[in-house]
Amino acid sequence: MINKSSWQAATVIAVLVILSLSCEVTAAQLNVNGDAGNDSWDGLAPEWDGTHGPKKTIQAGIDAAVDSDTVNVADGIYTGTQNENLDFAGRAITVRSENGPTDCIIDCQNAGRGFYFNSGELPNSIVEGLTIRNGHAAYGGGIYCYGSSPTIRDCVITSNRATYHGGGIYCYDSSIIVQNSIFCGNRALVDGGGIYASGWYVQIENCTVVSNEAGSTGGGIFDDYEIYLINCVVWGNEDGGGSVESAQISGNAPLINYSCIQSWTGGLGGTGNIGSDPFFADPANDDFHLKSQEGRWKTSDLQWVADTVTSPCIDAGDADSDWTAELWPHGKRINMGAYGGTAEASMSLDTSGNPADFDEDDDVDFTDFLSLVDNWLSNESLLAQDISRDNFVNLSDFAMFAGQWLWQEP
Ligand SMILES: [Ca+2]
Ligand SMILES: [Ca+2]
Ligand SMILES: [Ca+2]
Repeated sequence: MINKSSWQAATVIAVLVILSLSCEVTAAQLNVNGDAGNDSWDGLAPEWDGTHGPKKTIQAGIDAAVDSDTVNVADGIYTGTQNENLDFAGRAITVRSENGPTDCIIDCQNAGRGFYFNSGELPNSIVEGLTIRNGHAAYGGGIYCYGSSPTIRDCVITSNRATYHGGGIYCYDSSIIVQNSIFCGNRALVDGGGIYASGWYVQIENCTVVSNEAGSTGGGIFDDYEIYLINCVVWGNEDGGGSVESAQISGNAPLINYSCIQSWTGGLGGTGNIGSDPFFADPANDDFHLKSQEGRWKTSDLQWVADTVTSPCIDAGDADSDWTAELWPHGKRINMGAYGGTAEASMSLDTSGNPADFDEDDDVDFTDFLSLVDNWLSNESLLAQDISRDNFVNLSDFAMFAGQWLWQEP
């Protein structure tokens, strides 16, 4: 028998399903392709199909979008006035690269900055998977936020310059969230070579802030209000005082947990912080994956390689942070730095879990089998189902999977 409350619950669920379906239908996918696009096309197809075709510039893609749309940016190096000082104008949209920041680059050529947020954007205005380089501005060489709180994730912000504050990013009265991003080689002539935050709460999660420079204070990060760092690596930054702790992060009252900070003294408090060498893979060539004897992803070769040392930043993030996208052996705990909590996370010496437990629910069962089937014969990199880690899901992976069938976490 159906009682009144279960009927009401069913109605609520039905309405939520209808709402979610209608959201999926109304949110458009806009496309930008710097080589094959045309700004007079509508952006509604990734290639010209006789009716629809991609935009050529990122600003044209943004201008064609409305709230909840996604602007997909094809691989390429984007330059020129329509690809810098990019302005969401308040839109709650996602601008994302198709294949990650290595292949999708906004090069400002020292003529402006990458993004300009000043219309009260909220965390549902998202920049994802882009490299922003060679920006130049008085404040915020790479990204500028004023009274706006966008989300920046999976980005590389590098070689940008500010004549005053915030070489990489400048935030004023802006409560931004930055996740899984790298700030490298940015420079501010005054404060905050990598990041400058003032007037509002800023959250930096799983970021790597390295080799940035400030003429005065806070080579890595300058915090004028309240910045929150978690699972970050802040290393090799310099300011007028050298490369001591205050050159890594300085300012008002930073809250720092589970992070690796060069020259860490403990004076800034927090939990789980260390000052040990993070053992970057190849910092001279901007590769900030963490070295591991068990395996480290080498992007240029698309393969896992073993190092002779293991970074102390592996499995050193917050135990409550979501580690489940890390590939086994993941140690069941998130790594610090930009690749922590992603499939590119360096591998752990701790063999907890099971390589065939793809959904990380502590058993190898039919659900895991279905996920293997779903990815059968895929040659994508970094799939958990590629248990042999050779960029191909095939019989050898099935054999390894079968060997783990019905395993349960002891
Ligand atoms: Ca881990
Ligand atoms: Ca499972
Ligand atoms: Ca394989």
